[in-house]
Amino acid sequence: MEKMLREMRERVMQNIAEARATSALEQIRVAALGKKGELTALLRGMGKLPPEERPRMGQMVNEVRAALEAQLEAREKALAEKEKAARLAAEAIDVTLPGPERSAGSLHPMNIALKKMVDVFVGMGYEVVEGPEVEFDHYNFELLNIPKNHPARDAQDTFYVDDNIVLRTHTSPVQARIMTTRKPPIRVICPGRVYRADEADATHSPVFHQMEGLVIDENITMGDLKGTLDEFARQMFGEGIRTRFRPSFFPFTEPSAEVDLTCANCKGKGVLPLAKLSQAEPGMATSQIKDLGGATVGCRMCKGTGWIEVLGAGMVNPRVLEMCGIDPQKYSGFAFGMGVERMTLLKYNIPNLRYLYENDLRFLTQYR
Ligand code: 2NL
Repeated sequence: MEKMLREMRERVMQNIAEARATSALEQIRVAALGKKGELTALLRGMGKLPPEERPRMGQMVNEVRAALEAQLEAREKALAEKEKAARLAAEAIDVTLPGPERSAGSLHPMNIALKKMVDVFVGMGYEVVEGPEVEFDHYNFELLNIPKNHPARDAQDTFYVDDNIVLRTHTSPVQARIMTTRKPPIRVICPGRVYRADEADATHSPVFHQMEGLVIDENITMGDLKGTLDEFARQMFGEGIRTRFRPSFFPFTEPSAEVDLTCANCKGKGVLPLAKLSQAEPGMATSQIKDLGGATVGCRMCKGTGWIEVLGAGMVNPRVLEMCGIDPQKYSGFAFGMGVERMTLLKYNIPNLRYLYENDLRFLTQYR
């Protein structure tokens, strides 16, 4: 039996040394030291030994068990470390690899145009003010000298919430609120969303955006208005641009003007050179084509006039000043209003409002 024990010890020691995984070690442990294992079987055989030999054999069995357990533990520790190292190596992440590409997004062309519009006036010392989109009739119409029977109040054009409340049809009520709560000097711009009961088409939408401006102080004149809008046009569209003021009418300004800019498409000429295809070369400048003696066609953008209407303006009607609590004997002011959509279409030469509203990223992401 002693020989069997020694042989078993040698063999199991060898197996432990050769084990390549902790799972294999566990199998070895169960087979050698488990309840139904080899050592238990040997112990059972001790009953056949003479009684005087049993203590020595018992001690030997215990020694073998202890030795095997110690070896198993040591090998287990070594293998577990190796396995952990292998697992970590397999899971290793190269933090220097580039991450998944994420698109940064871009500003909507209307927001780019609006930012430019606002920047020009902020540069001239204007303050940006906002107000409610759901507005009292009093601010949207009454204080702006738009009386009860005026066609602009028609439910055909205005979204009514109830008898006294509307979705604002322009941003003027924001300025009316400023006039009733502040004392001159006043120098504000009011950008925002406005509503009209229009069918959507290439140039109309029931929801659109305006930016209005208001200046009130002593001795403000039409010259201040003209200089201001000239400067705005130059900063917005370039040094070469010219403005034209045409007499017009608004209930809230007197006198009133519609303001045109020289057409960017035909440079104010109203006509464009019609290439003589037989002589023109690809990439040839229009001036060179004209030098070929080509005929001209009327500009479609300005319908041949050379001018594009971009905004309305005027001197604040003294009745409006008075209703808003500002003394028209002491103060005068100018105001203007422009469409943000229209400015965007002009600045980027976009042919149709729908491009701004359809949210096709292939279109929107072109602008910076
Ligand atoms: C246009 C014309 C305009 C104003 C807006 C205004 C506001 C107050 C008093 C006087 Cl509180 N005027 N705003 C004045 C003239 C024209 O807008 O064509 N907008 C797109």
